[in-house]
Amino acid sequence: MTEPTLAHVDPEIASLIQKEEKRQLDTIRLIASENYASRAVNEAASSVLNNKYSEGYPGKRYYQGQAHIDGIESLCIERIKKLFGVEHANVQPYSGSPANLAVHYAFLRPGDSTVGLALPAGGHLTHGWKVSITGDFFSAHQYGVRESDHRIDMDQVAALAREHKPKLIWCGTTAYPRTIDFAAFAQIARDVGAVLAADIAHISGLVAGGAHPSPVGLADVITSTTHKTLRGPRGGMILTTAKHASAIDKAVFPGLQGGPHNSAIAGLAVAAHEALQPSFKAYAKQIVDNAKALADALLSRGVSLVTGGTDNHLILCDLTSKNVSGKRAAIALESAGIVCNYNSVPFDKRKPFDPSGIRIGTPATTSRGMKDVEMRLIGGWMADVIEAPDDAKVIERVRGEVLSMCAQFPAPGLTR
Ligand code: DSN
Repeated sequence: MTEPTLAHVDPEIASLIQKEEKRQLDTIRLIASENYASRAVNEAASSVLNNKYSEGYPGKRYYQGQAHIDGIESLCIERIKKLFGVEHANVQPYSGSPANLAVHYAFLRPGDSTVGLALPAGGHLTHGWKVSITGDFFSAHQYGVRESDHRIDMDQVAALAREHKPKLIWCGTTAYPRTIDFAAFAQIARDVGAVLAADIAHISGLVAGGAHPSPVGLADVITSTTHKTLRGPRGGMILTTAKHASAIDKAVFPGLQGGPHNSAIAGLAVAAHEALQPSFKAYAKQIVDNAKALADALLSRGVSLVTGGTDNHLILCDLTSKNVSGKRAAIALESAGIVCNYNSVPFDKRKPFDPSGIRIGTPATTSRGMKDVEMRLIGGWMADVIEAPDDAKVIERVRGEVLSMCAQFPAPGLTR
């Protein structure tokens, strides 16, 4: 039987997918949490595995028909354990937020205390921010960055830990351009008897590739999404020691989730296989080199950067001195083919929906093979647009430059 294709069955959706693919091809994608998964990852992640239910874990399921699913999940677990050098990996979380909620469920009861980085300082919603379940159901105390240099205030972390004796301390960020001092967090957690959870969603590819220090051996639990610097399918994972393995597994299933998304797990197995190749180390290093080059280009045009630069894949620009809001700049940049997100900067005087900054990152451009030369050009084009967000001629010129650069750098995973 020849089944009709998507284009035949649902031309509207087929056409929107095609347009999205073209957008991904023809733009410079600087959203720090995005990437291009490879064709191999995408094939595994959109396969017939979508058809199968498999509540439970390899060797202990609640449905028959697991002969191949067990093999896929076991292979994924073994590869992730090898890649990060950990004793236990749970690869079933649907994404980063459920992974973080599972960590809360494994170690806390409602009302227990946690300590985590506040959202406006670069933390994640699920590290205890008040509008998240993690801030509503738990007694969450939030640290920030220092006003003087916008680096994480480790004195405040220690003081909050001593005062509130939390059961859980979070480290890890979504909008922070500097190295996380996992050893300092581990010392504070040990001193107060807290579990230390490191959320490495943004940097897991850098950690795997040796371009950022690893929290393994320092944090009790490590969570991550799988689709950012790691270049996998959308999903989540929790890495831990043998001691906490059973608590984490029970919290994910049956505590929080039902059937795992087997297609995402297969995609992650492929991404882990790719990340275990020697070339991934070079890729991770290039992401950081590219971020530094892009930061230099922006600084040389007078764009001010939170903390003055970057150690990782991410740059937070404060546009206050350019007299343009983050939102207006992000919209103008998108018209010119450069896609980023507007973002609060520490101690922002503007509202989160129209803040002072933009957040950019280099995982996706690095996946296309762009290097130092391209980063310097992109930084210059960004500054041109930021300085003249309403100038249609500038935007049109930059859009032309972007299109010709994109044409020279094929993107992994796209079909053309
Ligand atoms: N939304 C992700 C990011 O962009 O960093 C974090 O959840």
